[in-house]
Amino acid sequence: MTKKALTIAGSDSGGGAGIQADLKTFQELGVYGMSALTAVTAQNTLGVHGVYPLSAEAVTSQLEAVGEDLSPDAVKTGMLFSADIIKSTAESIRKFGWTNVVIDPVMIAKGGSTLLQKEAIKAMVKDLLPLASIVTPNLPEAEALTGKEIRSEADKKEACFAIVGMGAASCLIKGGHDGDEEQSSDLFYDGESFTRLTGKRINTKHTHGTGCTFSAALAAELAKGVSLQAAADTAKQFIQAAIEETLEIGAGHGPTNHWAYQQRNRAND
Ligand code: PXL
Repeated sequence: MTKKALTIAGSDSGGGAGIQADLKTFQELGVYGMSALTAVTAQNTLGVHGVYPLSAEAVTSQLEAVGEDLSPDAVKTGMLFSADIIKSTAESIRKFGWTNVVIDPVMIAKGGSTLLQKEAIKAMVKDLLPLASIVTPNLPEAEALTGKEIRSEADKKEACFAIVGMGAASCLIKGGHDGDEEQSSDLFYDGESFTRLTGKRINTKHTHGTGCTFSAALAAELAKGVSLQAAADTAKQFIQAAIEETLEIGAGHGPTNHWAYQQRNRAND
């Protein structure tokens, strides 16, 4: 049976992040991709030119259309922009009983554009995190969700405890922003124990959409019915390949390479 994944996220006209990254990733991992748009961003690799959110009603209407016919095997959320869109999203997830829910708590684009209004963080914690199978913050997002600075390994673990304490089933704090020059190491807490996902750090400016791509890969794997740990391991390999096999597209922060993981797999066959 064909597995289906739904992304609830914003559009990146440049094609490297947002629903474009999600759908490319779903496709590469053999999962049928569906999308509910939350906002349109006008952007390229040099930056965000504009952000045009949709109404919560428009988001609900898309989710109803998908839910009434297509029952996703996994759902991921990316840019949600407002408290109203978060509430609509949470309501639909509950109404349709969707499982394998990956919450990527997207907040700010690289250049500083707001992808989630500050006052919407509360709604994310209250309405959405309790529905999450896994939450995938980077360091600044983990700090914003918990309201605490993260400086040490112990702080990271505390943040995982806090996020699971908010009702999420598990938490994975990504290492991309942690200042380690040798490796990028993610911390995964499944509610009982911690594991690390470690990859070599690649010195590149072409990292636009890494978070979206990673969480989309996680959702695609969960849609296939594998464990959270196995899904996280595959997602790590997917993003590692996508960063290493750079495409050099655009004059600024270019996209990752969504083909790279499968190209490597084929080469190794
Ligand atoms: O990477 C976060 C992100 C998510 N969604 C959209 C984006 C970005 C970053 O620019 O544009 C639509």
